[in-house]
Amino acid sequence: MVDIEQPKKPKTTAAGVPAVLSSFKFGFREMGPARTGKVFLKMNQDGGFDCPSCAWPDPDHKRKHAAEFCENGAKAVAWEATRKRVPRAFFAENSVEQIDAISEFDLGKLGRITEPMLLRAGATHYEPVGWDEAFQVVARHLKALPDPNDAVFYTSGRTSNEAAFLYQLFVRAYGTNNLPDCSNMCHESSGTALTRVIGSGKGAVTLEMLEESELIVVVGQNPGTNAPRMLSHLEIAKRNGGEIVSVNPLPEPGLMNFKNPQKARGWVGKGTELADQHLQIRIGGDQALFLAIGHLLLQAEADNPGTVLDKAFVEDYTSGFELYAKHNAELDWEAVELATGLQRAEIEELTQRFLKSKATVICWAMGLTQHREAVATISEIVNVLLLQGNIGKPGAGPCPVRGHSNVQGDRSMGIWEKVPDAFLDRLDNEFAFTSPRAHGIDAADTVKRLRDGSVRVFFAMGGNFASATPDTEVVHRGLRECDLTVHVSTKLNRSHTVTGREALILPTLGRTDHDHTAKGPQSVTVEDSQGAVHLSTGNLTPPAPELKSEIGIVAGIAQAVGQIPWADFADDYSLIRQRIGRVADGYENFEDRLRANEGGFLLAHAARDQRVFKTSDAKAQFSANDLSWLPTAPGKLLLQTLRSHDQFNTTIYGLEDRYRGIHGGREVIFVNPEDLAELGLNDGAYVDIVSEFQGVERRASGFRLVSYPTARGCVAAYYPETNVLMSADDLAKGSNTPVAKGLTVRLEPVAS
Ligand SMILES: Nc1nc2c(c(=O)[nH]1)N[C@H]1C(S)=C(S)[C@@H](COP(=O)(O)OP(=O)(O)OC[C@H]3O[C@@H](n4cnc5c(=O)[nH]c(N)nc54)[C@H](O)[C@@H]3O)O[C@H]1N2
Ligand SMILES: Nc1nc2c(c(=O)[nH]1)N[C@H]1C(S)=C(S)[C@@H](COP(=O)(O)OP(=O)(O)OC[C@H]3O[C@@H](n4cnc5c(=O)[nH]c(N)nc54)[C@H](O)[C@@H]3O)O[C@H]1N2
Ligand SMILES: [Mo]
Repeated sequence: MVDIEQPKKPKTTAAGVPAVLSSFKFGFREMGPARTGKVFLKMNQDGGFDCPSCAWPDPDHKRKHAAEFCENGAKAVAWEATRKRVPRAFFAENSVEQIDAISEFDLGKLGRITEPMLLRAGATHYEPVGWDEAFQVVARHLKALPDPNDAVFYTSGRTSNEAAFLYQLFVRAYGTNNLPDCSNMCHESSGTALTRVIGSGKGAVTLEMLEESELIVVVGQNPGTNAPRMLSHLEIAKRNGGEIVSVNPLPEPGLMNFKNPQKARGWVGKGTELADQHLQIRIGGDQALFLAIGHLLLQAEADNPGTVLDKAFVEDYTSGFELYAKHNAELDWEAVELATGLQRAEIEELTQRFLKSKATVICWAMGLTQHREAVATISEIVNVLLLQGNIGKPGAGPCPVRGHSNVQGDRSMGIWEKVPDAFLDRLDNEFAFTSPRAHGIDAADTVKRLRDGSVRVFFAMGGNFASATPDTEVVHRGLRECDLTVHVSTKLNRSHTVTGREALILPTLGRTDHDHTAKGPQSVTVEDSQGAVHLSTGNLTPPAPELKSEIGIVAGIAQAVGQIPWADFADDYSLIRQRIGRVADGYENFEDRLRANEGGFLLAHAARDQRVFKTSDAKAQFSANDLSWLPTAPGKLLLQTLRSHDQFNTTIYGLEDRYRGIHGGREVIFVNPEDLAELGLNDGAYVDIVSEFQGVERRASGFRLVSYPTARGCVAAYYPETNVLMSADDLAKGSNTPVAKGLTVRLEPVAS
């Protein structure tokens, strides 16, 4: 058990001077001053590289600041652009077992991997191996499988469009749709709900639209940490007269008060009070909240007909209104108050804001998507937007804020276990082969297949599957039973130490690295959260001259497996873009448009641009969803697993969570002081967290209690340390996303 310092008072302000200082401190530590300057100046600039941290869009030319970066983007870049290297000697001196004993935090600090490493069957140590031999190892295993579906090909969301396109092409030419990705654990619920009700899974709000909004409701999201550049745009909306509301069990400081590090007033002034109202909702109470708002809006319309609903929009563009209105005519206020933990007056106040606003945006992230009823909850949010015609007009719309920097682009490129047949038809046509039509498995199904021991080859294009997934022990056991595990990575992580009988680590260039092939310097492209596509060009000398790009690696393996002639693609990425332009939806004439638009353009979005809804009945669909929420028995609490300010998913930058006052450790659990008192527990004491799902208990040991102003009955602890508490069978309905928020737990004091 680590002794964790006495927590400081949580911060009420985000960003400002401390954020800038923290960026540079981290930058100097990893990169030294000269490289730090070079890197920070090129981030998110024209001709520079796309920040590998979150998927928040870059402003266009007219709105760009001199330094368009944030503290956490700077950390992500410094982490990748570090001067540290993992030398050959490290693998010779340390067995895989010894490396496995190193914490995720310390693994990440070792530095960049520079050459392919192979763990041979029966060996205890990784050894260096040439690229050709590495490719042959993968090919040998894949060719030996009786069924291509015995292999699984995971993708994390940093992979560029070009690499993702080539990768899925290789996998499908090999014969499977087993392409799970991090999205399955992330915004899958948003995609599922939005595709069903508005006909596109992507967000329907651009930066410009957000800045014009009169009301922005930020639900289940912590932008101050996880999309910090979003705060600048919320600030602009606010200065334009818009209102901002936060719906969150935690008072996240970024939403409460923001000091813009790009502006002088952010250095000296008081900062901007962003949120006009904070609803401290109980975990899993959001569906009830939006059901209630819809109910109150309908009531207001009944009281003053013609003043609330956008009747023309509802009649012309939507279906299901009657059913929804009937379903929502009666509301059980007692259930709503229990579910949300909110007072009716608070919900009425928020409804007043909806009534006043002529253009409303609702933003959300993991606080909504990682719930059992996430799909119904997001559909409920769309119901409320549809009532007032808040879609496909300036300042309005649903805005799921994506996680990984290119997670959305990867999907556009076909990284999807159930990509529509139309995509596969175009792919087959373009490359003259027949791709499989049977759906592949997603991340949750992969965990189940690992549990059954029926995955033979596990291949990962980035990410850290061993740590990011639920049911950690089950996943680790399953990975160890594979014949081969392969990870294309920039740095070491847990997935490299939990290996199959044979294992490969294939080091790759990152976003910041200069990529030079036989045909000269290459750029890649990414698609951000709001559907803008642009070029990204690394400018740093790569960690080792022989490092390959993800594209080079895919092409090398594909050639060894023996399909389509790949070598040209590896040298000239514009050839890949020409192919993408004929296969991926929305990317028509890709290369030409990129050239004609200074390296970037916005993808069309039918619902956003034209109010065209590509749903089953060509209408935006109201839906009637039964109220669901998460009641708890006495002594039980609802746990959400979330990110600290000092991590990127499973990558731990440091042991601080400055905004929440945590220093020197991560094994903490945030509990409301009244709950602590009721449970007879004291701040500073240590507990085991025990989760209960379908009669099975799981335990995470030795967490320090932190008295914290979270909603009553709701506790929070960091991911991935708490993934041992999640069950592979506890999944969101309809989207199959592992439930990472709203686990039922109890706290057991640890004898000191
Ligand atoms: N620096 C940094 N940036 C990142 C990441 C990172 O790890 N570090 N990760 C990236 C990725 S992949 C993603 S998906 C995003 C994640 O971005 P977020 O979704 O902001 O990430 P979480 O830390 O999971 O925060 C969940 C938020 O939802 C709230 N919440 C939890 N349960 C509920 C609920 O039931 N209702 C409501 N209303 N709120 C709830 C929590 O209090 C918390 O504020 O960030 C991306 N950006
Ligand atoms: N309990 C709990 N579990 C969760 C979540 C949660 O909120 N709670 N969130 C879920 C979410 S939203 C997500 S997105 C997933 C994240 O799951 P993943 O995407 O699998 O995990 P990451 O930690 O982002 O992956 C980090 C690793 O990617 C590699 N990497 C970094 N850059 C590059 C690159 O440019 N190329 C390549 N090839 N590799 C690179 C590095 O080796 C690094 O160690 O976790 C999910 N799991
Ligand atoms: Mo994510």
